[in-house]
Amino acid sequence: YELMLEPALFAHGALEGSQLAGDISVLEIDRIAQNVVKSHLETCQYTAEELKHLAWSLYSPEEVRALQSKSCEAMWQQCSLHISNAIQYVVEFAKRIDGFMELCQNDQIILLKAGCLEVLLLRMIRAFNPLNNTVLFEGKFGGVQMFKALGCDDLISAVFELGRTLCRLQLSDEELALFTAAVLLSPDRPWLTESKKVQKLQDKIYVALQHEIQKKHSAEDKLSKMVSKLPLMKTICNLHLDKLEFFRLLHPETAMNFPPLYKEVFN
Ligand code: CLR
Repeated sequence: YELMLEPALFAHGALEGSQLAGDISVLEIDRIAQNVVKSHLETCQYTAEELKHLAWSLYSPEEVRALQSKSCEAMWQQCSLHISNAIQYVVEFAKRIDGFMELCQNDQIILLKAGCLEVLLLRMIRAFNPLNNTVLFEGKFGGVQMFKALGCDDLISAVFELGRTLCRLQLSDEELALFTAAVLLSPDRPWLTESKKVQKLQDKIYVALQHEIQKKHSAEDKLSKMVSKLPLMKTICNLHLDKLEFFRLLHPETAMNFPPLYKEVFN
């Protein structure tokens, strides 16, 4: 199959990233925070303003019934397309983080493959309404019932539960930007060749995140709450892989036609 991450990463040539070396100063922390927040805002698909307006458009019961009566294959195809599309924005986010493009290409791909669903799950809180337990899907908000045709009730309820839990943390876009960057730059992903380099980048991002949180809260408290949600995210990622594997067994021809990027990331 065609590899999508590699051409996507190098499509516009390597973006300039600064050389990271020496002591970490407040100036450097600020520079890192600014770069990561800007990258997030430029690649998060929807502005906060757009989402605020969209929150009012809910699926009607008839529309939900129409989604529910779709075939399992059609619904999987539809969801994989949206996920694939959202992953492209995450790739673009990664590319704009200073230091990411200076990692070897092998490691860039490993980090994206391992982290992009976790980043998506975190990004979901922007498009999640905890007041009525709904998520943005194709321009309108709807609840778990929307996804009934997928036949993955346990996965979907875990995703929504995570949404509710994460929303309780009331992350700002700045905190979300830095946290998703830190998750993406996890030095413990298997098969990394320069994990020391990744570790250094992640350390600095965590320092910047701590600094950002401190503006309003006690940093230790909020940061540890954020980090404590990572295992649940990992569980959801594994559950998604299980469901995909099972779906592929039942409907190999549909799975073959999933978007190439989705296939590559989750193969
Ligand atoms: C996440 C934040 C992105 C925009 C976005 C696009 C697609 C959405 C995703 C968000 C959240 C999760 C989502 C997904 C489409 C389908 C998926 C609603 C909002 C649900 C959970 C179904 C997953 C089905 C798998 C079995 C494939 O910026």
